[in-house]
Amino acid sequence: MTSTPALDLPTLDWTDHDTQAVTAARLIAMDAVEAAGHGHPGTAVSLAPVGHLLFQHHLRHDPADPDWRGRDRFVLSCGHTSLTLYTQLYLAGYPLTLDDIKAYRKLGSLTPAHPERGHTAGVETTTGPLGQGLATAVGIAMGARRERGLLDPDAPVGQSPFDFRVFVLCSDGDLQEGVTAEASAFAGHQALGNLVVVYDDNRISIEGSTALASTEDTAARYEAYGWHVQTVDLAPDGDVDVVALSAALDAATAETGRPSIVLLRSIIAWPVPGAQGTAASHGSALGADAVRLAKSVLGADPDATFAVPPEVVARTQANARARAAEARAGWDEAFEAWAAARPEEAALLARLDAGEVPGSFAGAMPRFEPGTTIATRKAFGRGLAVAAGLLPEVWGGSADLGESNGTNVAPTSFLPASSTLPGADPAGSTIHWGIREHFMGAAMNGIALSGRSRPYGGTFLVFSDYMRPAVRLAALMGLPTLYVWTHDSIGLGEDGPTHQPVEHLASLRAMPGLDVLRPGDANETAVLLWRVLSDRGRPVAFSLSRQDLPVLPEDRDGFSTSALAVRGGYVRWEGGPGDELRLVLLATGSELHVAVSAAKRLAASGVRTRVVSMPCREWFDEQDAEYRDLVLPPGVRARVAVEAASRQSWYDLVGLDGRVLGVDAFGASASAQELFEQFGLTPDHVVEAALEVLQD
Ligand SMILES: Cc1ncc(C[n+]2csc(CCOP(=O)(O)OP(=O)(O)O)c2C)c(N)n1
Ligand SMILES: [Mg+2]
Repeated sequence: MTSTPALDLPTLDWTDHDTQAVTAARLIAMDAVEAAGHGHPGTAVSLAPVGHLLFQHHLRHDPADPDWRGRDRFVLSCGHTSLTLYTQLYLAGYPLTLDDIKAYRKLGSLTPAHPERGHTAGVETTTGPLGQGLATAVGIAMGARRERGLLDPDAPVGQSPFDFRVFVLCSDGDLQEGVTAEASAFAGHQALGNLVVVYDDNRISIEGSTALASTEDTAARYEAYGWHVQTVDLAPDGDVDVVALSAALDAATAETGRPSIVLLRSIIAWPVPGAQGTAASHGSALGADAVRLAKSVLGADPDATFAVPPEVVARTQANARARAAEARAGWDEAFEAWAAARPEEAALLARLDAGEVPGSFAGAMPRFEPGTTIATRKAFGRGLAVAAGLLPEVWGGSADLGESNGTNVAPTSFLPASSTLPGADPAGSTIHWGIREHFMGAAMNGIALSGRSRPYGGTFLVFSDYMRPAVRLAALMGLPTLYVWTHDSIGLGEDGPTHQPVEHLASLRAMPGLDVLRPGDANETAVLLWRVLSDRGRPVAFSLSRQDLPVLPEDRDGFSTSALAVRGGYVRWEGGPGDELRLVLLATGSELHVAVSAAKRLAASGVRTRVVSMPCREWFDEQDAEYRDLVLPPGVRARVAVEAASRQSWYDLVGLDGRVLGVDAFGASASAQELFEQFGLTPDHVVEAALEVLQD
C-alpha cells in the first residue's frame, strides 16, 4: 500500500472550537431524526468529524456563492446520511437554516431524506441509489479535465482557474454496488488525479456486519485499479481520527497522477451508548433515552433539543467565509488573467454560460436526399459529427459500440497524458467507455454537472436497461444528457431476442423528465438532433434503427416537411379522395414507412387517410390542445398506431375505438423482414386493422 509521501504538507490546526462544532453537528443530526421520527442518524453522527474537516478545513468553496466555478466539488455518495451534508451546509453558512434542518424529511423542506441537486444549494448531485454518487463523481472529474483542456490547455496541473478537486464520501454499500467497480476501474485507467474518495469503512450495513456479504480486500482492489490508497485507523477513543484523515487528504490532493482513496475506519453512531456499532442505528431514530445519554456523553444538556451554541455557529460561518474570501481572491485574479490572455476561449466560455449555440449552427444541419435509403443511426452519426465539430461541449462515446452507434465522430480520444495510443489527448473528444454501460450513464451525469458539457453515450437500446438508474437520476436532475440508443427493435434482425428491445420504449416513456425520440427517417433525425442541441434542456434518448430506411419526400406528393418534427407529432402524409378525413395512422421510427405504405393503399381504395409521425410523445403532449386536435382531430376515431415495441404507449391516442399494432413477445433470431411479418407489422396487416376499425 502507498504510504503518505514525504511532502511538506500542512498539519491540521484543530482546536476546541473544531471539537465544539463537531459536537454541534452530532447533536443536530440526532435531534433532526428524533424530530422526524425516522431517518438515518448513525452515520451522520459518526461522520460529523469528516464533514467538518472537509467543509471547514479542506474544501475550497464559497457558501455565499454555492455554484462558484472555482469550487471543489463534494459528492455525498451515501445519500442516506444527508444530515452529514445538511449540518455542514448550515454550519458553513449556506442558505440553509436550523429551521430547515428541523423540517428534515418533511414535504417541501430543503432537507429531503436524500440530497437533491437543484433543490438544496450546495448539493452537487442527487444521491441515494448507492454507487451512483461515486460513479457520477468520476464523471465530474472527467468533465473538469476536458473543460480545462479546452479552455486553459497550457496551464500546469493545479494552476488553472478551471482546476478543481472532486471529493467523495462513500460507504460500504457504495463499494458493494457494481457500478463503482466500473467507475473505479475507469478512474484508475484515466489517471484522474483530481479525484479523492473517502470510504467510510464502518463495516456495517442494514442487515448487520458487512462480513455477511463481503470478504474482499478493498485496499488491494483499489491498488489493482491503479489508485493511490491510504488507510486511516480509529482514534484511540473510537472516534474518527481527524488528524490522520487530514494528513491523508493532503497527501491525496498532492497526488495528481492518480485517483486517491482513503479507507477510513469508523464506528457507526459513535459515541451513542447502546447504538454505536449497531446496524439498527443506520436507519432508525435512536430513541429519546439513547439521545439523552449521548448528549450527556458529549457534554451537552440532555434535555435541550437543537441547542446549538450561537457562538459555535458564528465561528464556523466566519471561518468558512474567511476561507472562501482567501480562495476567491487568488482565483478571481487567475480567472481575469486567463480571460485577458485567452480571448477566444473566454468567448467560448461566455457562449457556453449563456447556453447558446453559434450562429453558424442552424445552417449546418445535414439534409438527406429523398428517395435514398439510410439507417437513422447512420444519419444521426452524420449529424453528430457535424455538431461535435462546431460545438466542443458535445462530446462522448460508446460502450464499445462506437461504429454501430455512429458515435465515433472525433479524431481525439479522451485518455490520460501518459497514454501513447494514437489520438490520445487528456481533453480528447471521444470517450472509449469500455463495456461499462452502468458507469457510462452515471458518468454522463457527472460530466453534465461538472460544467457546460453536453455528454452523449451510445449502446444498443436493449442495454439502456444497464443505464437506467443513471438515466432516472438525469431525468430527476434535468441534466442535458444525450443517449444514443441504436438497434432499436426486432428490425435489428438475427441477433435475436436478447438484443431486440421490446418493452424499452414504453418503460422509458413512463419516466418523467425524459424525452424519447424515435425519428422515422434521416431528415427527421437531423431536425430532432438540431432541436435538442440548440436548446439546453433535459435528458433525451434517441432510439435509432439499425436497418436502412427510405428518406421520405419533403413538401410534395402529400408529404409535409420533416421540420415539423420539433412538435413531437405532426401530419407527415395525407391522401385519398375528398377532404373528409376518415382514418389516422400513427407511427414512429421504422414503422413510419409501414404506415405510409398502408395509407397509400387505403387512400387508393377510397379512404382519406392521414399518417401522423410521432417521433416524440413527450413533445407532442406539450403542444397546446388546438395543435393536438389539428393533428389528431377528435372527430376522427378510426385510428391505428403501429410501433415495433410494447403497445402501451399508444392506447390513449388511439382511444377505445382504435387499434395498436406492436410486439408482445421477445422477438426471435431471424431476419428483420421475417420478424416484421411474424409480428404483423406489415402494410397488409395495417390495412386489415384499419378496415376493421373503420367498420366498427
Ligand atoms: C442501490 C441501492 N440499494 C439499496 C439501498 C437501500 N440502502 C440504503 S443504505 C443501505 C446500506 C447501508 O450500509 P452502508 O452503505 O454501509 O451505509 P452505513 O449504514 O454504513 O451508513 C442500503 C441497502 C439504496 N439506497 N440504494
Ligand atoms: Mg457501512
